[in-house]
Amino acid sequence: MALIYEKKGKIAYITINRPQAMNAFDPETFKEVSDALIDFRDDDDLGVGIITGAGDKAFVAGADIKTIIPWLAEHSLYWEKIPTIMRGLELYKPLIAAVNGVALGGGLELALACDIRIASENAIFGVPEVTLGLIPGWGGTQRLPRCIPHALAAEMLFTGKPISAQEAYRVGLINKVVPLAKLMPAAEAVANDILKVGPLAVRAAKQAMIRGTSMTLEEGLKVEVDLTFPLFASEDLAEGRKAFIEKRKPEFKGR
Ligand code: CO8
Repeated sequence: MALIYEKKGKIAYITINRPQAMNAFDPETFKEVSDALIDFRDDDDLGVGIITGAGDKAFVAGADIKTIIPWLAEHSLYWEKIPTIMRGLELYKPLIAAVNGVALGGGLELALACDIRIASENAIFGVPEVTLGLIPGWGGTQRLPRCIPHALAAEMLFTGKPISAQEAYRVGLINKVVPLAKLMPAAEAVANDILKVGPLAVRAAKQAMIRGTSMTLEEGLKVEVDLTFPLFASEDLAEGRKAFIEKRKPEFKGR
């Protein structure tokens, strides 16, 4: 199987599983990732997703140069039928990228479309598309300069040269660098912290962040208001207030 999709408690684990090809996305894997993301979005029992790669070398080495690049060339509106978080899919549950090795091209673009990125020390990050005569077409030209300084994004996008995990941490591309053996526990620790708080509030916060990125401050503040007021009517906020007053931990239900 090119993808392993597992559910443990409220966490969904999406593992790209083509280690023989550095977990590069061929057309089948791409479709399976899309299906898993849609299931994650629609399953009310799931709160946080963790995306990683199989093995200890690669997160995802990008689009499969041998198979998916010719396929993409023939499917110009592919994201309408096969939407992913890179393009086409609105998904407001938090996603954590557990970057366990090379994150190149579409692999970095996948990580950039996640909310939180934790990497192992052996990870590298790059957008080598220009070395093939292509540009990052899964959001890299847009999300990378929104995430790190323009000059560094430009250097990465124009030369295709990767940066190390330490450098990625230094420039704010990732949240944390840990030894490989501690990568999944570190990702799960963040997931569990998110699962302790109000799930409707977390999704509203993500939606406000994501939509606000492409808006003026004024427009973004309007979106924030629109997403805040429904929370006043939620059982979760009533429970959160009650728990605060009663000096106990809240039990959120996502309602
Ligand atoms: N596609 C296909 N096969 C790959 C890929 C890839 N992206 N990356 C690695 N492989 C395969 C290799 O061909 C090799 O297979 P084989 O054993 O059959 O020869 C196997 O994986 C192992 O790879 P290496 O022997 O090269 O392993 P190394 O440890 O020496 O190097 C690297 C690992 C650094 C990852 C190296 O393989 C590499 O540079 N790979 C290419 C990375 C790359 O250029 N990625 C960008 C691809 S383009 C892209 O992602 C575009 C996305 C947006 C498209 C949207 C358009 C609309």
